[in-house]
Parts: sequence; structure tokens; C-alpha cells
Amino acid sequence: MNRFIALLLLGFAASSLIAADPSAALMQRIMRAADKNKDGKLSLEEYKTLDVQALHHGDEHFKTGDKNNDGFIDASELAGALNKQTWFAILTEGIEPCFRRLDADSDGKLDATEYRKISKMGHHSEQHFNGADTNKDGFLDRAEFTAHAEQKLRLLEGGVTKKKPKK
Ligand SMILES: [Ca+2]
Ligand SMILES: [Ca+2]
Ligand SMILES: [Ca+2]
Repeated sequence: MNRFIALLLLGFAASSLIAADPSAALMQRIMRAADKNKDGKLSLEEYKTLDVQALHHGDEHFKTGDKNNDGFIDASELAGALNKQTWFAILTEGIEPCFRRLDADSDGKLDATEYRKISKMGHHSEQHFNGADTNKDGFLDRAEFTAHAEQKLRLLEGGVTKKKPKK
């Protein structure tokens, strides 16, 4: 039992460590997906494609994130700018470890209360949860949770890698 608790604590320590330090690969992936004109930094328009609340809070998140006030989000500013994005929090922690941590009763799905622990959406959390629950059974399974976390990047990456239809 003690060993189990020790392992559990180790897991928590590891996941908070990862959460505090998003992997370089993830940051590169995000930058590559959103930086449409390939100048190595994000304009307001480019940044907004990553921001779930772009319509209401996009400008505000951009301004707070642009630490040196040069009108762009560069690679060093990106993690800070994205700290209100639930999808970013999930990908930073890792989809599977995050899912397991949130799934307190280990039934392989998340209810709205379990999901709330990762949500950055405040009182919109429920609404966000319902949007992610694509089969409307009141739970997020792994596939729904993964789609929810990956949605923003997949959309952007789809746009980038679009190939001409073969003739
Ligand atoms: Ca750019
Ligand atoms: Ca900047
Ligand atoms: Ca569901």
C-alpha cells in the first residue's frame, strides 16, 4: 500500500513537472501549425486560430502573451499566451496521463465534474464539455477527449498539408 502511494505521488510530481514545462516538440508543432506565413512568430490573426475564446478574449490573450510588445507572439511567448486554452493544458500534460488523472473513479470516461478539473473555461466549462461529448451520452470517453484536445491543431495541420487532388 505504501509503495502504491509512493508511486502515486511520483506520478503526480512527474505530471506537474511536465505541465510546467511543455515539450519542445509540442511547441514546435503548435508554431508550425499556426504560423501560416512562416516568419517564425504569430500575428494576432495567426494567434487567434489557436484560441478557443478568440471571438471574445483573443485580443486580450494576445496582448497579455506578447511580453515584449512587438505585436507578435514568438516561440518564447507562446506557452504563456496559450495558458487559457484547455486543449493546450491537456496536450502539455499528455492526453493519456491527463485522462487517467481526471478519471478519478477509473471507469474509462469523464463526467462533467471530472472534466472541470482541467477546463480553463470557468462557467463555460459545462458548455465546452457538452461540445466535446459528440455522442451525447453525458461522458467523454478517450476518443472524445483526444479529439477535443487535438481539434485545434488537427484543423490547422489539415489546412497546411492539404494536397492537390490526384488526377
Ligand atoms: Ca507568422
Ligand atoms: Ca512578442
Ligand atoms: Ca460521450
